Amino acid sequence: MPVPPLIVGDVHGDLERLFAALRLYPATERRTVFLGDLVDGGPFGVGALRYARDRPNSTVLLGNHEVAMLWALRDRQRIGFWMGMGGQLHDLQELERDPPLQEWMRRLPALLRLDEGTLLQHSDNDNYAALLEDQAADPVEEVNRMARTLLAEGREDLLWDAMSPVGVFRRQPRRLDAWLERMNARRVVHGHSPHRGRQPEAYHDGKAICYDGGLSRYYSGRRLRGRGGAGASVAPLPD
Ligand SMILES: [Mn+2]
Repeated sequence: MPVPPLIVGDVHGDLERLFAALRLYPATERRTVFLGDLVDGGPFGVGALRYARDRPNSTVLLGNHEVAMLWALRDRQRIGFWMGMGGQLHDLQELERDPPLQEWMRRLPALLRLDEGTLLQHSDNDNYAALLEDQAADPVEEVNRMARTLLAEGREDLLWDAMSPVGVFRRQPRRLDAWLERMNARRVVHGHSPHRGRQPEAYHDGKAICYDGGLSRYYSGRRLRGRGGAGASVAPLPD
């Protein structure tokens, strides 16, 4: 049996808690998949991005907060909006001085499908389907191609709209089923919508697993954060 990958949910700038959680999982022993939203909230958003980029054997998915940050970088009129969701000006300035990091961010995949049939994505919704243009293409590759295109062409708004809705799969299990069928996947693993448990939360008979356990001490969403400990956001993928 191959070693299951390590999944890392929303980090939101809390590099200290990320490092503490990762101490249990050497990068050489298994693949790591970051589910996006590494930035905003805590003071080390760009630091978290660079760490994830440079961690060996790792894949980083695009989160809606990375989209908002890139939007603010390109269009100064969006800075207020982005700061309203936890954006840190010093991080934006750091990103401004690092064009290779910008380029890397603009090429992040939105979706990843593992050979064993697990689909990984930041947001728990099927609105990514709005990015499917070429119906004949592999849907995972097509969403990723369109995400790259939109970020290259300054259409962050479309990506933002697709990635913003929260809790869609939890509220609408039939949409989850249809999405899994369309994406040829047996289950979906996501972040974006915080759960309150002490480990990643599986729901709808394990067809969805949420890894946003509120790792960051700095990002205050609608629910109390940080209660579940790091194991609520950083854990190997179950069989
Ligand atoms: Mn998010």
